[in-house]
Amino acid sequence: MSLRHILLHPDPRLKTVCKPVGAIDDTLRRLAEDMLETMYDAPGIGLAAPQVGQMIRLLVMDCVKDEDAPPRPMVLLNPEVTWSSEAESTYDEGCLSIPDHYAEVTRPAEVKVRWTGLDGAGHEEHFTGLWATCVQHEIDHLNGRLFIDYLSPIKRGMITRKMEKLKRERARLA
Ligand code: K1U
Ligand code: ZN
Repeated sequence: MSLRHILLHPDPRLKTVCKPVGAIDDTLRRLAEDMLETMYDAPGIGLAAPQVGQMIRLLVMDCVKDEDAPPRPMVLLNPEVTWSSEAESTYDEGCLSIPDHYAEVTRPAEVKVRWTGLDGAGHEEHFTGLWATCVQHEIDHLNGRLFIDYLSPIKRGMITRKMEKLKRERARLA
C-alpha cells in the first residue's frame, strides 16, 4: 500500500464531475486500499477519488469515533443518495483538500445511500449522524462540489485566496 498525494483547492480536478466506476480490477482495489491508508494517515474520516486525482465515482470513509471500537473502513463505488430526511443537521465541516479551514454546513440529517462494493455486490444503508454528513460531503466531491460552495461568495473567496497563498508558498519551498 502507498500514500497518495491529496490535491489542494483550488484545482480544476476538484470542480469536475467524476465518471462511473467500470470494471472492478486489481488497479481499482489497489486505489481503494491506498485511499484508506491516505485517509487514516491524514488523518480524516473520508476521502473521495478526485482528491487523489482519480476522476471516478469511488469514495472511502470510516467515521468510527470511539478509539476502543473496531474500525469500519468502507469503500463505496458509484454511490447514489436514494432518500434524504426532511430534518437537517449542521456540522462544522473540514476538508483534506482545504486544510485548516472549517465552516458550518447544513445538510439532511439522515440519508439512504445505494452503492456497489469492491466485491461487485449491491448495498444500501441508512446513514445518520456524522456518517450521514460525511457520505454527503464525499458524494459532493464526486460531483465537483466542495463544502465551501455552501458558503457565501465572500467567505468562499477569503478561503480560496488563503489557499492560493498556501499553494504558492508550498510550491516555492518544494
Ligand atoms: O473529504 C475530505 O476532505 C475528508 C474530510 C471529511 C469530512 C469531515 C467533516 C465533515 C464531513 C466530511 C475530513 O476527514 S476532514 C478531517 C476531519 O474531519 C477529522 C480528522 C481527524 C479526526 C476527526 C475528523
Ligand atoms: Zn473534502
